[in-house]
Amino acid sequence: MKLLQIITILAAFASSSAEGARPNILLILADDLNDWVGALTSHPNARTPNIDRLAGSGMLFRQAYAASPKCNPSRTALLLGLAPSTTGIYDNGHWWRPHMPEAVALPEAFRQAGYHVAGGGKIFHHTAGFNPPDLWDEYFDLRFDDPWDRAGPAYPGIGPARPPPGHPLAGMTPFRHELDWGSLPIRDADYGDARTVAWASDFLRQGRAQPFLLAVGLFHPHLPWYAPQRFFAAFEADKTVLPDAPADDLADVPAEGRRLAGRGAEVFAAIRAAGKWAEAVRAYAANIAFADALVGRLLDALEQSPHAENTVVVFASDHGFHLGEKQHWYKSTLWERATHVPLVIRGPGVAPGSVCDRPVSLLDIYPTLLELAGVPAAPRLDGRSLTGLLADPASESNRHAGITYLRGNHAVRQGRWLYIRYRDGGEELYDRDADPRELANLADSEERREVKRALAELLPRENAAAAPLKSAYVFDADAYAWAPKP
Ligand SMILES: [Ca+2]
Repeated sequence: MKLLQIITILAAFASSSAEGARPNILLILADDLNDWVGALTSHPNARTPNIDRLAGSGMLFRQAYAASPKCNPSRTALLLGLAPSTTGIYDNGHWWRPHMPEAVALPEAFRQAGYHVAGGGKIFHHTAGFNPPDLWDEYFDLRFDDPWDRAGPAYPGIGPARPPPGHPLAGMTPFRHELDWGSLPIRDADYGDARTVAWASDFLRQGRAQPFLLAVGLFHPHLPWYAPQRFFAAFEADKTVLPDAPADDLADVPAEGRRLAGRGAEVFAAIRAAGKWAEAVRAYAANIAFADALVGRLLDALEQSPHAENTVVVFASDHGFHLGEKQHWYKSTLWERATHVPLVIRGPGVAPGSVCDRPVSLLDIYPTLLELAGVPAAPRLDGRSLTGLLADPASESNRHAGITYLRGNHAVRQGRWLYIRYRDGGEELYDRDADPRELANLADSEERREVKRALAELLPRENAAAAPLKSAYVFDADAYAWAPKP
């Protein structure tokens, strides 16, 4: 690590505005956005001019990974700076706050340091009980475009009470209510995420004495894929490029891997049987384009605000998404499709248009932001600050990224390799340079024994017991408090 360069970059942040004021932070999170981003050139239907513009003005991390391939474990890891194997928050069914009342979440760390801390939309997981209001100075609750999974007293008067008229718009007999796509009969500005962005843009226009942390969470492109018609119109069905989905792809995958993938296999089969695979892929791409347009609005608002010069911008998604790869639909696997995410960091001292190809984790965001803002770190953080890479993206060749889904199932990305070890001992090893579709599992290869052994050394040594499930508590939404179920 080149200390002088790091000192230079920290000095650039500190001196980027008058009197060494601490930088503002704008954290933008998309939901279920895989790497179909133009700047990552990973899919021909990716149309993300605004995310690409942001990448062109900062550093694009081309090998960034979620800590876990699902909303709650990924977001909790990012926002607490602690891996699932440390916290026991392995899936969507665990509330983090009653399990870890002492944990200092990212917004809280900035508040304690004198920042004005604001959030809007989906930052923590979006169902009731995941986003304690005491973390924030102000919060603009997510406005849902649909009513599913959101019911409960935590969301009084927010979102429609019933599915949209004509549901299912896509004509699928839904396996899940969320498996739907189309355009709602509402104005563009009335989509929930558009309202979040309007609120955040207003926030950015205001001058303020304190530095701020503003976290903006877009629900798109999470299912259901509802977006204004013009975003669908931009994609012709006959130009849709379908992912590779060889029928025998799971033949060399161990049992636990097949089990994780199997959860989405039935849905994928139904979509294909209905002749709607291309339409669904197009709907996902259209919803990415909608999310991208909203990111653009936010960047424009920042550009025109008093804070344009002294704001660090971080853009990321919580994890990826399968659209048929490995015969799977949704997320919750340890393959690249569910774990690889876009990550861009822009700020004073970061070379515009720079790229970094070291494997990094969304866990690294927390310590990075603390360091850039000069905020003291919590006693334990599992991530590793990215300031060294922001100064020199070719440094730190020893980096790796770890991913965990459910207790004891881990993946490691380092160099060309993806190594997976499941809780039952099942293994996968892929050479992603030679085999980017992860078709040939090399875990049994004698020739690769040493590679596998070295990667296995990087797996977490701790596998915390799973946190209690939500069913272990009674949640009082008015008091935002949890009590053990008697
Ligand atoms: Ca998600």
